[in-house]
Amino acid sequence: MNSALPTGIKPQWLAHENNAIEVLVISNPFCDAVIAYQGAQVLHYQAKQKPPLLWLSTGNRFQSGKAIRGGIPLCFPWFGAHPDNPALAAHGFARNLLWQLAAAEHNMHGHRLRFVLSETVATRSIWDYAFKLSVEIQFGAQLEVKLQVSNTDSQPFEFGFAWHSYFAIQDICQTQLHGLEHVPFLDQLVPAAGYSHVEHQPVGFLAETDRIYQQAGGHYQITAEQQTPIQIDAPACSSVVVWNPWAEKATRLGDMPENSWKNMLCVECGQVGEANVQLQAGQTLSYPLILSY
Ligand code: TA6
Repeated sequence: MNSALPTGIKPQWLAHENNAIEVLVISNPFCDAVIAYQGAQVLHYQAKQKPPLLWLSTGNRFQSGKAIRGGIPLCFPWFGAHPDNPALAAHGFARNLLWQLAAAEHNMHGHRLRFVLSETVATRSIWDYAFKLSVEIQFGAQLEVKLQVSNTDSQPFEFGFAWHSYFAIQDICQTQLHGLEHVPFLDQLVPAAGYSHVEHQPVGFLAETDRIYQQAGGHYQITAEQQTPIQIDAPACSSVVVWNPWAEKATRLGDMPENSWKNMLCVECGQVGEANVQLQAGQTLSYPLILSY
Protein backbone atom coordinates (compact mmCIF):
# COMPACT_ATOMS: atom_id res chain seq x y z
CA MET A 1 0.00 0.00 0.00
CA ASN A 2 1.73 3.14 -1.21
CA SER A 3 -0.84 5.86 -0.45
CA ALA A 4 -0.42 8.04 2.63
CA LEU A 5 -1.66 6.64 5.93
CA PRO A 6 -5.01 7.91 7.26
CA THR A 7 -4.99 10.46 10.09
CA GLY A 8 -4.40 8.87 13.47
CA ILE A 9 -1.86 6.31 12.16
CA LYS A 10 1.88 7.04 12.38
CA PRO A 11 4.85 4.84 11.39
CA GLN A 12 7.46 4.35 14.12
CA TRP A 13 10.39 2.07 14.98
CA LEU A 14 10.68 0.01 18.17
CA ALA A 15 14.41 -0.35 18.82
CA HIS A 16 16.67 -2.26 21.18
CA GLU A 17 20.45 -1.75 20.80
CA ASN A 18 21.15 -2.38 17.08
CA ASN A 19 17.77 -3.96 16.40
CA ALA A 20 14.56 -2.29 15.32
CA ILE A 21 11.17 -3.31 13.98
CA GLU A 22 8.71 -1.10 12.13
CA VAL A 23 5.30 -0.54 13.70
CA LEU A 24 2.23 1.62 13.20
CA VAL A 25 1.00 3.69 16.14
CA ILE A 26 -2.78 4.14 16.11
CA SER A 27 -4.75 6.74 18.04
CA ASN A 28 -8.46 7.52 17.78
CA PRO A 29 -11.35 8.53 20.11
CA PHE A 30 -11.89 4.86 21.04
CA CYS A 31 -8.42 3.44 21.67
CA ASP A 32 -4.65 3.63 21.33
CA ALA A 33 -2.76 0.74 19.75
CA VAL A 34 0.49 -0.43 18.18
CA ILE A 35 0.83 -3.06 15.46
CA ALA A 36 4.05 -4.46 13.95
CA TYR A 37 4.54 -5.27 10.26
CA GLN A 38 6.29 -8.41 11.51
CA GLY A 39 3.56 -10.97 11.94
CA ALA A 40 0.85 -8.27 11.57
CA GLN A 41 1.16 -8.51 15.35
CA VAL A 42 -0.87 -6.25 17.61
CA LEU A 43 1.59 -5.30 20.37
CA HIS A 44 -0.53 -2.86 22.36
CA TYR A 45 -4.23 -2.08 22.65
CA GLN A 46 -5.80 0.22 25.24
CA ALA A 47 -9.42 1.35 25.06
CA LYS A 48 -10.06 4.88 26.33
CA GLN A 49 -10.42 5.05 30.16
CA LYS A 50 -9.28 1.41 30.40
CA PRO A 51 -5.92 -0.22 31.33
CA PRO A 52 -3.85 -1.88 28.58
CA LEU A 53 -5.56 -5.10 27.43
CA LEU A 54 -2.41 -6.89 26.27
CA TRP A 55 0.90 -7.73 27.95
CA LEU A 56 4.16 -7.05 26.08
CA SER A 57 7.46 -8.20 27.53
CA THR A 58 9.94 -5.45 28.32
CA GLY A 59 12.57 -8.08 27.62
CA ASN A 60 11.97 -8.09 23.84
CA ARG A 61 15.10 -7.34 21.81
CA PHE A 62 13.22 -6.71 18.54
CA GLN A 63 15.54 -8.76 16.35
CA SER A 64 14.03 -8.93 12.88
CA GLY A 65 12.58 -12.38 12.26
CA LYS A 66 12.52 -13.37 15.95
CA ALA A 67 9.12 -13.81 17.59
CA ILE A 68 8.02 -10.85 19.71
CA ARG A 69 6.84 -11.93 23.18
CA GLY A 70 3.51 -10.38 23.94
CA GLY A 71 0.52 -8.83 22.21
CA ILE A 72 -1.17 -11.20 19.76
CA PRO A 73 1.35 -13.39 17.86
CA LEU A 74 -0.20 -15.47 15.07
CA CYS A 75 0.92 -19.09 15.07
CA PHE A 76 0.61 -20.50 11.51
CA PRO A 77 0.77 -22.99 9.70
CA TRP A 78 1.43 -25.14 12.76
CA PHE A 79 1.06 -24.73 16.53
CA GLY A 80 3.84 -25.69 18.94
CA ALA A 81 6.86 -27.68 17.75
CA HIS A 82 6.84 -28.70 14.06
CA PRO A 83 5.40 -32.23 13.97
CA ASP A 84 8.29 -33.68 11.93
CA ASN A 85 11.23 -31.27 12.12
CA PRO A 86 12.09 -29.88 15.59
CA ALA A 87 14.71 -27.62 13.96
CA LEU A 88 11.92 -25.46 12.51
CA ALA A 89 10.60 -22.46 14.48
CA ALA A 90 7.94 -23.30 17.03
CA HIS A 91 4.49 -22.02 16.11
CA GLY A 92 5.24 -21.73 12.38
CA PHE A 93 6.67 -18.87 10.34
CA ALA A 94 3.80 -16.32 10.02
CA ARG A 95 4.71 -14.39 13.19
CA ASN A 96 8.35 -14.05 12.12
CA LEU A 97 7.79 -12.60 8.63
CA LEU A 98 7.09 -9.07 7.41
CA TRP A 99 3.50 -8.69 6.22
CA GLN A 100 2.27 -6.13 3.70
CA LEU A 101 -0.21 -3.41 4.67
CA ALA A 102 -2.97 -3.83 2.08
CA ALA A 103 -5.50 -1.31 3.44
CA ALA A 104 -5.88 1.26 6.20
CA GLU A 105 -8.94 3.42 6.85
CA HIS A 106 -10.19 5.82 9.46
CA ASN A 107 -13.90 5.10 10.08
CA MET A 108 -16.66 6.10 12.48
CA HIS A 109 -15.72 3.29 14.85
CA GLY A 110 -11.95 3.93 14.84
CA HIS A 111 -9.42 2.48 12.37
CA ARG A 112 -9.50 -0.65 10.22
CA LEU A 113 -6.25 -2.12 8.87
CA ARG A 114 -5.64 -5.17 6.70
CA PHE A 115 -2.32 -6.97 6.38
CA VAL A 116 -1.58 -9.80 3.95
CA LEU A 117 1.04 -12.55 3.60
CA SER A 118 1.52 -15.02 0.75
CA GLU A 119 3.98 -17.81 0.08
CA THR A 120 7.59 -16.96 -0.71
CA VAL A 121 10.57 -19.03 -1.81
CA ALA A 122 11.53 -19.14 1.87
CA THR A 123 8.14 -20.37 3.07
CA ARG A 124 7.95 -22.91 0.25
CA SER A 125 11.28 -24.33 1.40
CA ILE A 126 9.60 -25.04 4.76
CA TRP A 127 5.95 -25.62 3.76
CA ASP A 128 5.56 -26.23 0.04
CA TYR A 129 2.13 -24.73 -0.59
CA ALA A 130 0.67 -21.56 -2.16
CA PHE A 131 -1.48 -19.69 0.36
CA LYS A 132 -2.76 -16.21 1.22
CA LEU A 133 -3.32 -14.96 4.75
CA SER A 134 -5.24 -11.81 5.50
CA VAL A 135 -5.47 -10.26 8.96
CA GLU A 136 -8.01 -7.49 9.31
CA ILE A 137 -8.14 -5.51 12.54
CA GLN A 138 -10.74 -2.99 13.71
CA PHE A 139 -9.17 -0.78 16.39
CA GLY A 140 -12.23 0.63 18.15
CA ALA A 141 -13.91 0.46 21.57
CA GLN A 142 -13.18 -3.26 21.33
CA LEU A 143 -10.45 -5.08 19.42
CA GLU A 144 -11.74 -7.12 16.49
CA VAL A 145 -9.29 -9.28 14.58
CA LYS A 146 -10.18 -11.53 11.64
CA LEU A 147 -7.86 -14.08 10.06
CA GLN A 148 -8.67 -15.37 6.57
CA VAL A 149 -6.77 -18.41 5.32
CA SER A 150 -6.94 -19.04 1.55
CA ASN A 151 -5.62 -22.11 -0.22
CA THR A 152 -4.34 -20.66 -3.50
CA ASP A 153 -2.61 -23.91 -4.40
CA SER A 154 -3.85 -26.65 -6.74
CA GLN A 155 -3.85 -29.24 -3.93
CA PRO A 156 -5.35 -29.39 -0.44
CA PHE A 157 -3.22 -28.59 2.60
CA GLU A 158 -3.53 -29.02 6.36
CA PHE A 159 -2.82 -26.15 8.74
CA GLY A 160 -2.99 -25.41 12.43
CA PHE A 161 -3.14 -21.91 13.87
CA ALA A 162 -3.69 -19.97 17.06
CA TRP A 163 -3.90 -16.37 18.17
CA HIS A 164 -1.25 -16.64 20.93
CA SER A 165 -2.78 -13.72 22.86
CA TYR A 166 -0.98 -12.39 25.97
CA PHE A 167 -3.46 -10.68 28.32
CA ALA A 168 -2.32 -8.13 30.91
CA ILE A 169 -3.46 -9.06 34.43
CA GLN A 170 -2.77 -7.79 37.93
CA ASP A 171 -1.71 -11.10 39.52
CA ILE A 172 -1.93 -14.61 38.00
CA CYS A 173 -2.48 -16.05 41.51
CA GLN A 174 -5.69 -14.01 41.88
CA THR A 175 -6.94 -14.64 38.34
CA GLN A 176 -9.63 -17.02 37.09
CA LEU A 177 -10.49 -18.12 33.54
CA HIS A 178 -14.16 -18.91 32.92
CA GLY A 179 -15.74 -20.86 30.06
CA LEU A 180 -13.78 -24.10 30.24
CA GLU A 181 -15.68 -25.78 33.03
CA HIS A 182 -16.47 -29.46 32.20
CA VAL A 183 -14.26 -29.38 29.02
CA PRO A 184 -11.63 -32.16 28.88
CA PHE A 185 -8.06 -30.91 28.37
CA LEU A 186 -4.57 -32.15 27.55
CA ASP A 187 -1.94 -31.09 30.06
CA GLN A 188 1.12 -30.40 27.88
CA LEU A 189 3.29 -30.95 30.93
CA VAL A 190 2.14 -34.59 31.08
CA PRO A 191 1.03 -35.25 27.46
CA ALA A 192 0.94 -39.04 27.87
CA ALA A 193 -2.27 -38.68 29.89
CA GLY A 194 -4.09 -37.30 26.82
CA TYR A 195 -7.39 -35.46 27.20
CA SER A 196 -8.08 -37.19 30.51
CA HIS A 197 -8.35 -34.11 32.72
CA VAL A 198 -11.50 -32.12 33.40
CA GLU A 199 -12.39 -29.45 35.95
CA HIS A 200 -15.85 -28.25 37.00
CA GLN A 201 -14.91 -24.79 38.19
CA PRO A 202 -13.14 -21.80 36.60
CA VAL A 203 -9.43 -22.35 35.87
CA GLY A 204 -7.20 -21.08 38.68
CA PHE A 205 -3.41 -20.75 38.52
CA LEU A 206 -1.01 -22.10 41.15
CA ALA A 207 1.91 -23.33 38.98
CA GLU A 208 3.11 -23.57 35.37
CA THR A 209 0.00 -24.13 33.29
CA ASP A 210 0.01 -25.35 29.68
CA ARG A 211 -3.29 -26.88 28.59
CA ILE A 212 -5.01 -27.61 25.27
CA TYR A 213 -8.81 -27.78 25.20
CA GLN A 214 -10.81 -28.96 22.18
CA GLN A 215 -14.51 -28.28 21.34
CA ALA A 216 -14.14 -25.51 23.89
CA GLY A 217 -17.09 -23.27 22.91
CA GLY A 218 -15.19 -20.13 21.90
CA HIS A 219 -16.35 -17.77 24.67
CA TYR A 220 -14.12 -17.12 27.70
CA GLN A 221 -13.70 -14.53 30.44
CA ILE A 222 -10.69 -13.56 32.53
CA THR A 223 -11.67 -12.22 35.97
CA ALA A 224 -9.78 -11.07 39.06
CA GLU A 225 -10.40 -8.89 42.10
CA GLN A 226 -9.96 -5.17 41.32
CA GLN A 227 -9.75 -5.87 37.59
CA THR A 228 -12.08 -5.21 34.67
CA PRO A 229 -13.21 -8.60 33.29
CA ILE A 230 -11.78 -9.44 29.85
CA GLN A 231 -14.17 -11.07 27.35
CA ILE A 232 -12.66 -13.30 24.65
CA ASP A 233 -14.90 -14.42 21.78
CA ALA A 234 -13.67 -16.71 18.99
CA PRO A 235 -16.84 -18.39 17.72
CA ALA A 236 -15.18 -20.16 14.77
CA CYS A 237 -12.31 -21.64 16.82
CA SER A 238 -12.76 -25.04 18.44
CA SER A 239 -9.40 -25.15 20.26
CA VAL A 240 -8.03 -23.00 23.05
CA VAL A 241 -4.62 -23.16 24.74
CA VAL A 242 -4.15 -21.77 28.26
CA TRP A 243 -0.60 -20.92 29.30
CA ASN A 244 1.39 -19.31 32.03
CA PRO A 245 5.09 -20.30 32.22
CA TRP A 246 5.48 -19.59 35.96
CA ALA A 247 8.85 -18.61 37.41
CA GLU A 248 11.23 -21.34 36.25
CA LYS A 249 10.15 -21.58 32.60
CA ALA A 250 9.87 -17.79 32.36
CA THR A 251 13.53 -17.54 33.36
CA ARG A 252 14.46 -20.21 30.77
CA LEU A 253 12.69 -18.29 28.01
CA GLY A 254 15.21 -15.46 28.45
CA ASP A 255 12.97 -12.61 27.29
CA MET A 256 10.70 -12.29 30.33
CA PRO A 257 12.02 -10.04 33.12
CA GLU A 258 11.91 -11.47 36.64
CA ASN A 259 8.38 -11.86 38.04
CA SER A 260 6.78 -10.54 34.83
CA TRP A 261 5.06 -13.93 34.44
CA LYS A 262 2.77 -12.84 37.33
CA ASN A 263 1.19 -10.18 35.10
CA MET A 264 0.32 -12.19 32.01
CA LEU A 265 -1.99 -14.98 30.95
CA CYS A 266 -2.15 -16.52 27.47
CA VAL A 267 -5.57 -17.62 26.20
CA GLU A 268 -4.89 -18.82 22.68
CA CYS A 269 -7.88 -19.42 20.41
CA GLY A 270 -7.36 -21.39 17.21
CA GLN A 271 -7.36 -24.81 15.59
CA VAL A 272 -4.55 -26.94 16.97
CA GLY A 273 -3.51 -30.59 17.16
CA GLU A 274 -6.38 -32.92 16.38
CA ALA A 275 -8.41 -29.83 15.32
CA ASN A 276 -5.98 -28.92 12.51
CA VAL A 277 -7.86 -27.90 9.35
CA GLN A 278 -7.88 -29.51 5.91
CA LEU A 279 -8.30 -26.72 3.35
CA GLN A 280 -9.22 -27.64 -0.23
CA ALA A 281 -7.66 -25.89 -3.23
CA GLY A 282 -9.42 -22.55 -3.78
CA GLN A 283 -11.12 -22.63 -0.34
CA THR A 284 -11.01 -19.77 2.17
CA LEU A 285 -11.89 -19.94 5.88
CA SER A 286 -12.32 -17.02 8.31
CA TYR A 287 -11.60 -16.89 12.04
CA PRO A 288 -12.76 -13.80 13.99
CA LEU A 289 -11.41 -12.91 17.43
CA ILE A 290 -13.23 -10.22 19.45
CA LEU A 291 -11.61 -8.89 22.62
CA SER A 292 -13.56 -6.55 24.89
CA TYR A 293 -13.30 -5.31 28.50
O1 TA6 B 1 1.30 -21.41 24.71
C1 TA6 B 1 1.68 -22.71 24.63
C2 TA6 B 1 3.14 -22.81 24.21
O2 TA6 B 1 3.26 -23.79 23.23
C3 TA6 B 1 3.98 -23.13 25.44
O3 TA6 B 1 4.31 -24.49 25.48
C4 TA6 B 1 5.20 -22.22 25.28
O4 TA6 B 1 6.19 -22.82 24.46
C5 TA6 B 1 4.56 -21.01 24.63
O5 TA6 B 1 3.67 -21.57 23.67
C6 TA6 B 1 5.51 -19.96 24.10
O6 TA6 B 1 6.09 -20.37 22.91
P1 TA6 B 1 7.12 -19.34 22.20
O7 TA6 B 1 7.62 -20.07 21.00
O8 TA6 B 1 6.34 -18.10 21.83
O9 TA6 B 1 8.17 -19.02 23.24
